[in-house]
This record gives sequence, structure tokens and C-alpha cells, in this order.
Amino acid sequence: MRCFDSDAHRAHHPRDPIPDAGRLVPPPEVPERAERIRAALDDAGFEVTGPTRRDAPGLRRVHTGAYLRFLEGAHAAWRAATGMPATAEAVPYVRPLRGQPAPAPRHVIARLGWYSHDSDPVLAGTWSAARAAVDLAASAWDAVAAGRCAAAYALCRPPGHHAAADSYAGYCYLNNAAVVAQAWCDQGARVAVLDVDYHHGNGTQQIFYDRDDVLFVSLHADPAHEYPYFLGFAGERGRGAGEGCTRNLPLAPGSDWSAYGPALAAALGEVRAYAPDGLVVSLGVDTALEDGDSFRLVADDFLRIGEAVGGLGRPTVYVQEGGYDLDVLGRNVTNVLLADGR
Ligand code: OKP
Ligand code: ZN
Repeated sequence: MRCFDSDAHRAHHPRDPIPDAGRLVPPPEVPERAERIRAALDDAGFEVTGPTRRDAPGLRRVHTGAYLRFLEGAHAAWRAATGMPATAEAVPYVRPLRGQPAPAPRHVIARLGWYSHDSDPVLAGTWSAARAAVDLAASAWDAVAAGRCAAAYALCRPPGHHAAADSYAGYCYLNNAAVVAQAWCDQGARVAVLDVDYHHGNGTQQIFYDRDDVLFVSLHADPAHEYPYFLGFAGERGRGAGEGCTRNLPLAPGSDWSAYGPALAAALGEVRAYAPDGLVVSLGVDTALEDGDSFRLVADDFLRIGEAVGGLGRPTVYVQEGGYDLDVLGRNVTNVLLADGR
């Protein structure tokens, strides 16, 4: 298992409290997450290197040009419009009305809402950090697609699976997993994305919803009760050519391995039936017992996940998504990778 990491994520360090189920909480998606995972990778003896690709194959096919231009310039434009300092966080708060004329907005305040579907901040360093995470994902993909290894891991931060074609959300700005899947597709491959993050990967689903060259299979908390609320229900199965190429397996919050194990087996069955040339795993470890209102997976369960994914025997790129309990997320990531066995 080759692993890819860099320090570039540190440029994105949100500090302002965020709204979460009615209260304001410290932002959980912070640089220390990646530092803890990196320490666990080193302790476990994994080979970790910096990015080998910086050309972001797939990025411009996953996200619109208008969105990428917005995100790159958003903080500077917001500062110019508001006079806020470089350290301030630009937060969206206004959205277009459904069913009314909605020309693409010009004012940066409107553009923050237009290009998001949550209330995440854009910081001065958000673009560079998110763009560097894409480089790590592309580097892991390159190692696998070129046949240098059977499986690789990208320590992506910020994560990506809530980022859609032209909007950010849920701590995610650029969809690292979708970029990998797209890069593989552009080589003529059929790809499966297996999303095991606690939250539904709504961005990844949207990006591939109408397509049959990417299978998106997600195991997550029932959106009737959990973020992202609007998407991730079992009835969403793809559209048009993509009919049947999206599979959602929602589980009750609080589920433990007795419910998770069979659902994972069903998800892997879907992947196996699709017979993909490549597999992308959106590896959220926020399914851990310690992650608060989540599932109740324990250390051994993450070994079981890795063993099951490795057992598929498909060229695999693991991309880091969520996981917020700083004391266990490193162990849980390395357990998956160790048990994959490649
Ligand atoms: C990201 B990942 C309110 C944010 C509420 C969002 C959860 C995002 C989870 N602005 N919480 O781990 O899937
Ligand atoms: Zn999550």
C-alpha cells in the first residue's frame, strides 16, 4: 500500500464555530486530523510520499469551469467586497428562490450561496489546500493505474464526497474521489466508488448520477435522520443511462457491526457484480463509536472493512473522507489499510 500525504492541507484551518443541529460547535475538520492519521501511518510502517502528479487529471471534467474559477478567487473577491482581513472566513448565507428567475449572480455574497449547498467557510487557504488534496488523490491513482501497486491511499484533507459539480458542502470543496474515478474513466475504465463514510456522499452521487461508467455505492446513516438530509435514500438508483448505477444503503444511526456487516457485504456484492476495472474507496472513519452521534464501529470492524475490500482483488485507490475523533481516527484508517493486505 503506497500512501500519499503533504503539509499543504494546513492552509485550510477553519476556526470559527459552525452551526450543527441547533448549536454552534468548534469546526471538527481541522489540520490535526491529518496529522494524527499521518502519525498512525508512520507508526504502522507505511511508505508515505508527497504528490507525484500536480496536473489534476479529471478535475475539470468533474467540476465546472465556473465553479473552479469561483472557488479559486472567492476569498480575495470577498475581501475586496467587504474589507475583511486575510484571516477572516467567508460564509455563505443567501440562496436563490426556487421557481424564480435566477441569473448566475455577480456579487460575491450571492456567489458564495450559489456555489454551495451548506454553510462552510471559504478561507484564504481553502483553494490551495483543496487543490493539493486533489493532487494526492491523483498521485495515488497514478500509482495504481500505472500498475506500480495494487492499492494506494491518499490522505486527502479537506475531504471531498459532499462537493458536487458546482457546489461545496460538508467540509468538502473539491471531490477527490470523483476526480480519481473520472481520471480512470478517461482511460476507458469502468469504475466503482464505494463510499463508507458515515454521511452519504451526495456530491459524488450527483456527479455520476446519469452515467453508467461509474457505479456509486454508499453505506451511510439514514438521511431521514442525518446529514446531508436531502439525499442518500434507498430509492435513488441513478437516472437515464445511469439507472441502476447508484446504490444507497442507509442504516439507522447507532448501528453496530451486526447491521453494518451485512450491509457492507451487500455493497461489495454490488461492486463485484459491476466488475469494475478500478475501485475508489471514499474512506470515512466517522463510523466509529467514538465519533459521537454515529455508527458504533470498533477497531476490529475497520480490520473487517479492509479485509473485505482487499478481498475484492480490484485495483483500489483509498481516498480519505471524514473521521473526527482525533484519538481513534489514525488507528481506524491504518486498520483498514493493514487488513486490505496489499
Ligand atoms: C462531512 B463528512 C453545518 C455542518 C454540519 C456537516 C457534516 C459533514 C460531514 N454547516 N455537519 O464526514 O461526510
Ligand atoms: Zn462523514
